[in-house]
Amino acid sequence: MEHFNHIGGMDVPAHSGATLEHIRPSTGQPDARLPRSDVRDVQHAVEAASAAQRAWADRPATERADLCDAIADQLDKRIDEFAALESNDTGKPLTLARNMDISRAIANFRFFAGAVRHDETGAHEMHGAINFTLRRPIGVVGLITPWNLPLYLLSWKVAPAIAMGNAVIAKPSELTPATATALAGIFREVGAPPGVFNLVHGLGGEAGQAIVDHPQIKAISFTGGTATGARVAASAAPVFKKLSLELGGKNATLVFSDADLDAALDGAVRAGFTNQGEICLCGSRVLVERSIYERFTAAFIDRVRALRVGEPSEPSTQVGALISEGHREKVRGFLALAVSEGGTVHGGGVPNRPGWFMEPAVITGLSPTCRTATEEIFGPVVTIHPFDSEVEALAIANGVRYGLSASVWTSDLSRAHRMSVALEVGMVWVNTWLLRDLRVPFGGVKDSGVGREGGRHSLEFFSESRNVCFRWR
Ligand code: TXE
Repeated sequence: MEHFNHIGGMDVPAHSGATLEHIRPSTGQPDARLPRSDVRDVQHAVEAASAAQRAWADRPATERADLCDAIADQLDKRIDEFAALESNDTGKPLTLARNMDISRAIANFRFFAGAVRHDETGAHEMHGAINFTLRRPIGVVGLITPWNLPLYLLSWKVAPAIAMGNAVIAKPSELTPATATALAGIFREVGAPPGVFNLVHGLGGEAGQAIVDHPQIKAISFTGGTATGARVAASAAPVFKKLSLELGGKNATLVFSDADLDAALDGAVRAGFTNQGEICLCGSRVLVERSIYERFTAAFIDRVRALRVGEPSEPSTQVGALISEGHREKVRGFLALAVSEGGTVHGGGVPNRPGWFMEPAVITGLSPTCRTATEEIFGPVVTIHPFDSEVEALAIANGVRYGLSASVWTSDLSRAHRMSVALEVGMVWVNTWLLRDLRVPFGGVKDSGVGREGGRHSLEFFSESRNVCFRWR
């Protein structure tokens, strides 16, 4: 398979003609090539986007919403094809790709079509004058996305950006180009004006950095690792680019002795290992009240051992391949580190088969302050720790540099409220995990990011508010 950039409505190779090889995680074999774009390709995309943007912003919001709906309809018709592309590129189970990734991408386009149709802005009356708020698109915006939820996260940014009247330049992860290429095909099929959606494939340090550095790209929405986010912020700050950064996490699942234990076990396993643990929201630290720690931990390890690791296309598979050989090395490196830090590793073996598979791992016996328990691993690895009091649980949960999400399992309503207030995170789930409403603010605090997306927060990010003051008396 050969991927192309999509610029000004045309599929084009990189200006240099250079390409990158894509390796399929479930086989370890090359299966596609993609353009290795550089600053010239980004310049070409910026010219195409700038040429299209004003006319696009002048279209009625209802028309821009109709385009988002048309894209959703096409994705819906081709859901199986997109799910297969996503599963091949990432190694994730096909059923997950269908039921989570592509379904959610469809929902994103539909949601932001509705959001922009129903958007409203404020008015502030004075004595003899009135202020009202206009929302204007930013212009050309850059969208940089990671490999773990490729179309899910790309659509989360593309849909509100174009619905608000911007033209976009998207750079998906070099590890997962396929659904972005296929999405460009859908933009063409539904008759989107050329230049509204531009796609530039390539490496982060080349194509990605060129997007971040380009003076005509006025806003960057980035999801990826915290170290990369810091580089993006450092490049964007001196030119006052608008920035949204969704970064890493080391999220705690807190289980109190009064919780429904069966539901908490299910929730903690799901939070730890969905998508091979490669979701920024995954609960990679499970904190359990000491009175139930032994019982809970034994049952947790049993359930994790029962997860089926295997061929992503098999409907019964629950854990697929990790994204790359290098990433699996990094994740398994943490298992060795855990042993050196005094932990006991349950599972974590490598199945005897090609591809970047690994069995899920649970680590017990670690201090909650050691590296394994505080650094983002981003794989199927969970550490589990006892606590004696609410105060201690909070200290452990908040004792990391990250602050993305937490999930609290308890039947005590007052405790749930106290924890929701005291946890230093952007999102708290109580007796659930990853239950998502697209209207709510999404994002993290501390090293997990800056800004919020979701619902009106996305519409606000992808626009500039302008106050107009009319004196009438
Ligand atoms: O992400 P990167 P990587 C975490 C996770 C993982 C680590 C590194 O811990 O192990 O980050 O993953 C582009 N200018 N998360 O290396 O590099 C890059 O091409 C502009 C958490 O894959 O952050 C890709 O499109 N762009 C996370 C995107 O940034 C640059 C999801 C993300 O890649 C760039 C993924 C640069 N200088 C990894 N360098 C989450 N929060 O969901 C890279 N890119």
